Amino acid sequence: MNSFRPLARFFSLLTAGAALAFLPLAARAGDAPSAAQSGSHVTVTGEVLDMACYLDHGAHGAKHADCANKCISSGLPVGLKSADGTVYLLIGEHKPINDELANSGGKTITVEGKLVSRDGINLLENVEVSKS
Ligand SMILES: [Cu+2]
Repeated sequence: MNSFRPLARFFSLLTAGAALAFLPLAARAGDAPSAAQSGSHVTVTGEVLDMACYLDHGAHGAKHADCANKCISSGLPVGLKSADGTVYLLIGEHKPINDELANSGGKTITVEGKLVSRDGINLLENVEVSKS
């Protein structure tokens, strides 16, 4: 029986190592909105994104503002990237909010709205711009 102990210790170390390896992943997941937060009223400050160009080639910021405003005006999805890196899609109350944000591409604004998250996608709905 004693001869199995080192093997058992090896496996318990392996298990502990595996658990530690997943810790950073768990910590990163904690930065994104949690399921518990889904449905809550939140205030988020961040950069207005034209989601088409941002997802396609990471375009954002002042350099991309003209294109972002064109894309947002044309009805392409508009988003917000908060300081912690979380990206949210933005809509009004069952309607687009693009017209209101048509000149805000690349700018930092503060919005309030209802946060919902599903399948890894974050949406702020019933959005009201509180500071632009
Ligand atoms: Cu664009």
